[in-house]
Amino acid sequence: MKRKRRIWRYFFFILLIPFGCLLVLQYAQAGINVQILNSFSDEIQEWENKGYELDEVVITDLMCLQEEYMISIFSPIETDILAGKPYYGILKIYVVQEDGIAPFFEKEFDYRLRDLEVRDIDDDFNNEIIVEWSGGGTYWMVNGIAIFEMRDGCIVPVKVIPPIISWSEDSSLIPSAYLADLDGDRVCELLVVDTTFENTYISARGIKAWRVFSWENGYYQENCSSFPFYYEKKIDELKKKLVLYPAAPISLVFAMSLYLNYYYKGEAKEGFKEFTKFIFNEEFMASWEAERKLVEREPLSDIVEDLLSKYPL
Ligand SMILES: [Ca+2]
Ligand SMILES: [Ca+2]
Repeated sequence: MKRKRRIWRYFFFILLIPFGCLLVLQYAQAGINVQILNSFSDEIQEWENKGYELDEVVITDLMCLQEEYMISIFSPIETDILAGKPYYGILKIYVVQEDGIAPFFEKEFDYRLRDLEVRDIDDDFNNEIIVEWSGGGTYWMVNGIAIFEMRDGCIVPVKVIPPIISWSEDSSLIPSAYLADLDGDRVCELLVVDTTFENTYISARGIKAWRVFSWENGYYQENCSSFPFYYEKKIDELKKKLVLYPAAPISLVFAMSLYLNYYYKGEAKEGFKEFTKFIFNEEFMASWEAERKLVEREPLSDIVEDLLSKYPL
């Protein structure tokens, strides 16, 4: 079955403690071949000479074929902000052989790789490689994940349909996304935030709905309306928020999010009815007009028109 071992802690033993009984005992417990560790420490040294340090490492049998891979993330020791490239990292995969490791796959990212996880996301007994990355900001678009799988003997990014347009134009980076098993069938759904209204109207991170992609025949396909219970939960949460915060501008964030969640659930018409209940009433309209006197805001009718042009009934 699947095996996953984080061995980072054992490198500290190599680096800090002289060879002795304790070290041998640690190796034995971890089941890690000394030659492999030695060849990897040479590799780490080589990367250090290039200005990188080892961030994360996992040894795993990706395909349950008794073939082990060492999956690692190297990050720059010092980031060079002046050169305009403050965040980047390298995903490097090696095949583990009896006498050491051999390079297998390498990919450089324009972003800092934050976390590495190897697990089976679609319950087919083959592991996928999930890398969390960050562009260093707080906007939705600058954080996300990259998912790789072994296909026909090669490491490739997991396909997402329709492709998520990323400002990096790199299909292996899925901005503002995470994996979760929404329906408990042991297959992870991919959730990607809709960033259409990021930084418009009210707040940079306000208006929000998640698109659900489900695993279909070896790739992720957008399939929001098959998860109505997920959207119902979000809709309930938003309705409660609208009761708590009925006044503009914050209620517009929740009301537009409410419509988006109905839209993805496949009930745009019902959603628009609910949306107008919160927007086209005296209290909200008066507070929006008061808000417009204080700060530059669009007329309500323009916002509704924009919303419906992007998310038609
Ligand atoms: Ca799998
Ligand atoms: Ca699932």
